[in-house]
Formats: sequence, C-alpha cells, structure tokens
Amino acid sequence: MAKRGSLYVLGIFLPIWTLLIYIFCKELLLIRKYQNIDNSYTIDSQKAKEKYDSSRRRHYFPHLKLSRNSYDENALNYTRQDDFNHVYPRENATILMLVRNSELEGALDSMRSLEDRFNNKYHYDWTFLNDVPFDQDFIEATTAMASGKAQYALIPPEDWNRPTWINETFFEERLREMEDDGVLYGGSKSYRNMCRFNSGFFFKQSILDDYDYYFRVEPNVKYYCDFPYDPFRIMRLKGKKYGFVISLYEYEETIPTLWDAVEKYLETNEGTILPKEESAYAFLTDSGLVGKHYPIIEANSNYNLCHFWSNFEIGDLNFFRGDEYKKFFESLDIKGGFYYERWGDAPVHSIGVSLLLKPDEIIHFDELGYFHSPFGTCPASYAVRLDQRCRCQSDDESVIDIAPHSCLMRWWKNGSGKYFLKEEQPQV
Ligand SMILES: Nc1nc2c(ncn2[C@@H]2O[C@H](COP(=O)(O)OP(=O)(O)OP(=O)(O)O)[C@@H](O)[C@H]2O)c(=O)[nH]1
Ligand SMILES: [Mg+2]
Repeated sequence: MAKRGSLYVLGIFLPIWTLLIYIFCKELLLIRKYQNIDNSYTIDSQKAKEKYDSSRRRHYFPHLKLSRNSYDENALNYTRQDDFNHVYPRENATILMLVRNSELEGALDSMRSLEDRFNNKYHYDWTFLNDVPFDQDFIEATTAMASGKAQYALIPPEDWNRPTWINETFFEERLREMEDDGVLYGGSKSYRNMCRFNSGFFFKQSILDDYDYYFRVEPNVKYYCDFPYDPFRIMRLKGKKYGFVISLYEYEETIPTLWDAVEKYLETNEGTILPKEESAYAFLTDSGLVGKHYPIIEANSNYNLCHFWSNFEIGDLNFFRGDEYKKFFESLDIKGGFYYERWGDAPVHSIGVSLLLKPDEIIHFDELGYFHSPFGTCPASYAVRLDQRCRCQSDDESVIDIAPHSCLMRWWKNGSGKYFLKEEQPQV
C-alpha cells in the first residue's frame, strides 16, 4: 500500500521537478548569455576608449608644431587628475570689472564663465568699480558668484566726470555731429567718461593700490577654454607688462586727431622714452602687406589703426601708475579728444604700451579662448582645443584671429613674433 502511494507521488511530482530544473537551467544559461554580452560591450568600449586615447596622445605629444605661445615649458604636461586638492599659488593680482548696476545679469554670466575656466582654482579677488554706488542686489549676487573675495568701490567724481576745462558748447556741438554721422556711441556722454576713466584713472583707484596686476573683465563675455596656466604668473615670471588676446582696427572717425597728439608727444619726449626701433612703434605704423592682407582701412595718418581690444586685458598696474604712462596720458587728455572726439581706451592703452614697452614685454595669450560680441578668438590647434575643453571652433566666422580685419599678423611681424611649442622660447 505504502509502495503504491510513493509511486503515485513520484508520478505527479516528477514532471513538476523536471520542469523546475529545466526552467532553472534555462535562466542560468540566459544569465550567462547576458553576462557574455555585457563583457563583450565592456571589452568593445574599452577598445574604443584605448583607440581614442592613443590617437589623442599621438596628437598631443609627438613632433607636431602646435600653434601656441604659452612660454610655459610644462603646459602640455598638465594633468587634470592632479588638480584635486591642489593648492594653487596666487600672484598679487585682482580681476577687475567696471560695471553698471543694470548690467548685473551680464556681469554674472562673465563671472560664471571665468570662474569655471580659471578662477575656481585660484580664487583671485574680484574688484568692482562703479560711478554710482552698487546696489544690494548687485553686491549679493556677485559676491555669491565669486570664488574669491568680492570688493566694491565708488569712483570719485573727479576721476569720472568731464573736466571743467572742456568747452561745453563745442562739446555739445561735437556730440550732435558725431551722432548725426552715425558714429558708434558718438552721441553718448557716459561712454566718453568711461573711455577716459579706463585710459587714465582706473589704476589710480585706491582699492587697487596694493595689487600688482589686474585682469579686466566686462559683462557678457565668454571664456571658451580652460586656462592652461595662471596668466598672472606668466606675466610676473616672464616680465610681461601687458597681455591681450585680440587685436583689430579702430574706427577712424572716433579718433581723427589722436595720432597728431601722439606725434606731438613723441616730438616732445624724444630721447627720454624708448627709441622707436626698440619699442613696438612699427606695429602701429606698418601698413604694408602682411600675409595676404593690407590694412582693411586706409588711414589718414601714419597710424594704421591697430589696437589691442581692451575689453580683455591683463596688465601690470605699476606700469600704468608709472611716470611715463602718466605723462603720455596727460599729453593726450589735455587735447580734449576724449570728449570732442570719442577716443577709446583701447587705442590709447595700445599706443601707450606699444611706445613705452619693449615688444617682448607685451604678450599675446594665444591659447585663451574668448568672446566679446561680435568677435572671438579660439586656439587653432585641435589638440589644444581638446586638452583645454574648448567650446569654440577656430573656423567660426566670429573668430577673428587671422581674418583680414585682425591685426594679429601685424603683431607677429612687428611685435614679439610668433613662437611654436617646442621651439626655443625667447629669453626675457
Ligand atoms: N559704472 C559704469 N560702467 C560703465 C559705464 N559705461 C560703460 N561701463 C562699463 O565699461 C565697460 C565698457 O563698456 P561697454 O558698454 O561694454 O563698451 P564696449 O565694449 O565698447 O561696447 P559694447 O559693444 O556695447 O560692449 C563695460 O565693463 C561696462 O560695463 C557707465 O556709465 N558706468
Ligand atoms: Mg563691452
């Protein structure tokens, strides 16, 4: 009876057990199969990564002549992984922005970009200047955005406003004329204050007294690439006093008599300043063929209208505070051209540094991608763009570097030249 019962149980449960074992084995096989697929994906993606990495490495290191000008022998040995927890040494420098309360959004955009690309490692101070007091919203938002200290200063009226010796009747007349002629900002009074302030007064602000270097930033600009070095450090170690990224031609109708004033200054100061052959005078006056291009504008004076675009500049404050620049600025200021015309701080700074400094005291920061509407600059080398995580294309039509309306080639010819990575750098 018991034997019949166990056969009965076996008869019912055997197929069930067989089915369960079958399902279990099938699952096991499926799992193995998927594991194999996973493995093969991992292997494939590893292979792809290795292939990509090795082709990148080929781009980075062998005998390529990369077009850059970093003056930093180790620029390409920099590895991002080493950056964590690294404390970066800082120079005696500040980032500097002259700005209106109404430009807060643009100021924050520029700050965000420069913090991401450079200052989040260094935490340099941000110094904000204004001709009226900054409002609370402006101070709160910019302080929050800065990774370093943020400080704010009110420009004294005598450094900002029109001097009393400006002939008001003539000034109003000239404003109307320039406005009617369609000159950019031709009818603006505040723009003229700003240009004169930036030409001759920003470096006198007491908030800057203890700094050696400044990095000018404007609202609504972009930095396209990670900075591969601290530009302030390059300035100090290599004895540079002025740094730029973009150079282009000025609108002549804003400076009809600027060069006359410069020539008077040169006559008066001959023998006390650098001889023309030792300065970058030729950069300002060469209007011959460079590469494929003559200057895009035929100027009415010996000045070819080339200038460094001053919305980006890194400079040595001690140079601007020095007697030579002071004398240069005062000799121009007294002519009244900041008001009767519309002299910009860009040509004034550029002429000043080109006449008073040796060419190799001026540096073109070749690898710092940058945009201020409507022009930008972007490193020409593909490997550099990868390495610095650039978000720009060097053939974009806004990129001015070697376009006909750029003066960069004129700088290469008449300034401190163009150097290539792995070529010997000039001794400074
Ligand atoms: N506080 C203050 N800042 C000013 C004033 N005008 C211009 N600025 C600042 O001076 C710098 C140059 O002014 P912009 O208006 O950018 O002049 P621009 O670069 O020639 O012209 P855009 O093409 O308009 O940028 C910027 O940082 C401005 O924020 C002003 O009246 N007061
Ligand atoms: Mg601007």
